[in-house]
Parts: sequence; structure tokens; C-alpha cells
Amino acid sequence: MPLRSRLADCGSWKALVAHRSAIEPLDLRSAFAAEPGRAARCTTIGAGWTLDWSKQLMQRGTMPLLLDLAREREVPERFAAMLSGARLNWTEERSVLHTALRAPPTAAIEVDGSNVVPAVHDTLGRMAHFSTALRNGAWLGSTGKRIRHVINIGIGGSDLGPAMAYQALQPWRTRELDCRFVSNVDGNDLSIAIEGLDPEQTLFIICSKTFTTQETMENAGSARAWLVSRLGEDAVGRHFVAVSTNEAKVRAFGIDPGHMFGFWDWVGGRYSMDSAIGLSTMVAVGPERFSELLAGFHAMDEHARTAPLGSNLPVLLGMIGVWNASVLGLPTLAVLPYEQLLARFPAYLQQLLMESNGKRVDDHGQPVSWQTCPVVFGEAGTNGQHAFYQMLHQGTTIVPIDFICFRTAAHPMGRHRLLLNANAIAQAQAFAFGRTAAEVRAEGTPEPLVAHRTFPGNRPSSFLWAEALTPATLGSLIALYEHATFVEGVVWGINSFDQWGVELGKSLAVDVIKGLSAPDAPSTHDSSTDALIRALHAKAT
Ligand code: G6Q
Repeated sequence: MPLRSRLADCGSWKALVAHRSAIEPLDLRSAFAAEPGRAARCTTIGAGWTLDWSKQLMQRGTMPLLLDLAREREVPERFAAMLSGARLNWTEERSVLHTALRAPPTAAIEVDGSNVVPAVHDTLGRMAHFSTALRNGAWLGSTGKRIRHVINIGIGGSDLGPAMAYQALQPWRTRELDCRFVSNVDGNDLSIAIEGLDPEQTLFIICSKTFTTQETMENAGSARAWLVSRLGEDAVGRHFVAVSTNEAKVRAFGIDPGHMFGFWDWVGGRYSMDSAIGLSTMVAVGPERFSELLAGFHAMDEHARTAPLGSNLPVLLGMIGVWNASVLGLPTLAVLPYEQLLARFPAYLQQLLMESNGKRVDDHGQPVSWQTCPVVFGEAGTNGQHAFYQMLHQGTTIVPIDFICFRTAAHPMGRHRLLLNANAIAQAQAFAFGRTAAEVRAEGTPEPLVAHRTFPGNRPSSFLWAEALTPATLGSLIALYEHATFVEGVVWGINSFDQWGVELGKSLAVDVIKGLSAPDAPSTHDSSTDALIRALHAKAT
């Protein structure tokens, strides 16, 4: 793909910056009063999801200008190029084809002249065979006992998606076994996960694209030692399977490549939960529900590919992100799912958005002069309301918000869903419209308290909702954010698919490990690093 021009040189970008000055200060109360149809105009539906973006800090003319920018940055052309296997991840010379993971078997998507879809479905078939055997007890441990506990060992993209999905899909999971997730190199993570477990009934899925990641390999080695100390070396083959692209390393670990589930270098870690990295998800919910999850992803892929820009959810969500971060200069984004099953979704999105677009140089290697990825954080509602919403309502930083809601619930708990959704709707209303000093006074509030009880409003939010959280709507929600992230990266002119920023700490750790292992050896570290090595060595021993 040719290098893009710089964002700052685009006519539509300059028009947006001018537009911002022209419409400020934007007041949502006045905007809603002036346009009774604002909510209808700013509500968009696709792939089972409805997005109400009417409470963004925009005027009628704002979105058309943002869509001009999307066109000038060639968002549709770039999206088509990604879908067809172009090497968009040019700093690592890789195609970006997570969409092929959920393509139907009849699709043909070529990388280097060969169609990747048959291999995707071959792997899905092997995963289904293994998952079914584990779920129905046909796969037994080395002593003939049924597997009751599955422990996924992986980190980053090999952990966050599966861990999030396991929680999100609780209503659909088998009760015949449970899944646990170990990621941190802190031994507390593994030791808590295996505490009280019967090794004869425990199976480990070692999830690592590279099979070299320090944390995962340390955890896998300790898990192996735990199992071997109780069941002997010969048990490894029945209690360990791998998800990886590195067959040699998997074999060296002692896992039969017949029990390895592969994927490909065109699947980035944070875009991999619908590849074999989702093996624990399939084990938990079964192949049919996993297919529904993939169908949900694919439905959003198709919506993103075919919907006109003005009614294209990922384009709208992405351009709202560009408006808030780069034009308004708002440096954060709160993602607030009003759904307990999505409690891990903000952590999942942190990686998806911040590892993808937390970049400071563009295609040309030039520092950007616009703000790229915001700081992403969040918490399931209503818990967040009793924690950090104070700052969102009355703090000095304006935090854009994505609310996520479902009309119905999988549980039979009476009024709970009504109360939950009422809170979400009321919070969005409060953030947008606030409460003026005059209104506070009119309630009879003593004058010294008026300022404290005033809410400034004009705090922007989007409201995303679907009928119900299902495997399919989860898939389409994730694909929505994947593609919105893509749209933002294209507009900003950055590579959303590499992650060089994680390398420096990893490489420095090699020397620090040596230092902590031999603290008296001569060192060339700075004085602070040396002091910390000496101090923490004493504590670690
Ligand atoms: C994601 C990153 C990163 C990766 C982990 C685990 O996009 O690439 O989070 O998933 O570092 O890597 P392995 O799967 O190779 O162990």
C-alpha cells in the first residue's frame, strides 16, 4: 500500500479544525432543544447493534465533515485492502486477516497466492473434535479420569480475549468442567489457579503464538513440573495441549503436534480470540455456540464492508473517536458495560485500542501533531457509579464514554435488568445535560452548596445496545471495536497492527534478571536501577 499523506495536510482535516472553533462552545441542551429529531438522526443500526451517538459534542454538520475525512483518508479502500490480504502491517511485513478467521468455508482469501480459508476451517474442525471429546468425557486424563478443570496459560492477546469471553458466555458454558486463566508471571496466579485441583482431572492449554513468551513459558514449565511430580512424565501428553504457530517449540515442550492447534502470522495477538486461541472458549460453550460467536463477528465484518459510510457503525464509532481525541483533544475514553458478564470487556478493549493505536509516529516515521489513542478504562455498571463516576460528572477532565447495554438478560432475576438499564440511561442523561446552578437553587439548596451540587453536563457519550448478550452479539461487538480501531488508525496514518512499544522493557529485563540473580556482579545500570536490584534481591531471597 502506498504511504498516506499526512493527516495535517488534508483539506477535510483543516475543515474539521475550523468547524470546531466555529461551533464552540457546544451545549447539548441547546442542541437537543433546537433539533427535536436529533436522537433519530444520530441513531444507527447494524449487525444486531444500535448506536445512539446523539450525545456526542457535535453539531448537525460535524459528522458529514468527519465522513469527508474518512473518505479523504481512504477508509473504505484500506478496509477492502485489509480484507483481501494486503500487507497493511508493513513494519512487520504481514497481512492483517483476522476477518478470515470468521469467513464462511465458501470464501476465498489469498495470502501469497494461496487460499487461507480451508486451513481456518480445518483447524476449527480439529478444535471442535477435541472440545467435544473433552466435554463429553471421551478425552480422559492419564489415569482414566475425566477432565474437570481446564487451565489456559497465556498472556496479552493469548489471555485477555479468552478470559473475557469465558466470563461473557457463562450462561452457555458446560457445567461439566470449569476454565481458569493464568497469565501473570507472578507465581500467585498459577498457584491460586491450581490450588486444590486434582492433577488427574486437570488439562492445561498452553496458548502462545510464539511459544517463547517469558511469562507463559515460565508458567507452563511450573504447571508441567506440578503435574509431573504427581503423575509422572508420561502423563504430559494427556494433560497438555498447545495453541501456537511454533511447532518445533511445542514438540520440545513435550506436546504431541497432533495436540497442537495452529494459527498464522497474519493474526495479531490482540485480534486472535476467534482463532485457535479461543480453544478454551469452544471447550466451555461447545462448537455450536462458538460458530455463533464467529457468525456474529462475520455479520459485523459484512456490515463494515457493505454499509455506506454514514450508516456504518465501525466508521461512525471510529470517527467519533477521532473527533474526541484529535479534534477536541480529550485524552481518555471510559467503556462502561451495563452487563456484569462483560466485566472483563474494558480490560480486553484496553489492549485492542491502546496496543493498536497507542503510537506517536505516522507511516512516514514522523511524530504526529494530533492526539492518537486515548487512555481507555472502564468498569461494569453500576459498580463504577459508586467508585469513579464522581470524577466523570464533576472532575476537571472531560471523559468521553461508551455505554454498552442489553435490553434483556439471560438470568431470571426479576427487576434487576430494569434497574440496571435505568441506571445506564439516567447516567447518560446526567452526563449530557447536567444540572444548572439555577435548577439546584430551585430545589431549595443552601447557597454555599449550590456550586458543589451543580453538574456542568456536556460530557459526551455514545450509547450502544443490543437485544441480548449472546455468542453472536458478543462477536459482533468485538468486531465493531476491531474495525473502529482500524478506522482510527487509518485516519491517524499509523500502523495499528505492530506493537514495538512492548519490546524495550522486555529486552532490559534480560539484564535485570541477571542482576537480581547475581546482585554483586559489576553493573553498568543507572544508580536507581542498581539500588532497586540490590534492594529487591534482598527481599526476593
Ligand atoms: C498482541 C500482542 C501480545 C501477545 C502476547 C503473547 O497483539 O502481540 O499481547 O499476544 O505478547 O504473545 P504469545 O502469544 O506469542 O505468547
